[in-house]
Amino acid sequence: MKLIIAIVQDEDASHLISELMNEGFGVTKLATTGGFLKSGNTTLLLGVDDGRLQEGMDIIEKVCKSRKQIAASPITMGGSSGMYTSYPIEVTVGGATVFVLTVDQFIKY
Ligand code: 2BA
Repeated sequence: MKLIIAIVQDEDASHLISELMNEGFGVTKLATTGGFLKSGNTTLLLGVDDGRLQEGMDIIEKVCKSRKQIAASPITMGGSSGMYTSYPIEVTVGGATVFVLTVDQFIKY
């Protein structure tokens, strides 16, 4: 068994959960925050049998879209003055950041 940890954009989360559940996958949704943008994203946990891993990954790839976002990048102004300002930079947030882990045990009490 594998554990898929998928970090996706909030905009894709509902559609993705529906698609996964329609295909019989178990899903847990966590409300999370990206370290760089400091804005909300969604992390999904899926425990899947090895034989269905690729099917789950294919659904995630199909549903999740990459998007461009504007972020504020801090830069130092004035050398030793210690003043800070920020300027906007464009970042492409991926459709999904996915980790796949091997599960030692899967127990339900
Ligand atoms: P955030 O940390 O908010 O990052 C959002 C997007 O900002 C990233 O998209 C990337 O395009 C950009 N970015 C991140 N760090 C950067 C940096 N130091 N300099 C310039 N641009 C940077 P993704 O790479 O698609 O990541 C989307 C979200 O997935 C991340 O949100 C974070 O929550 C998670 N993530 C990505 N890589 C991860 C990792 N190695 N471990 C844990 N979580 C990760």
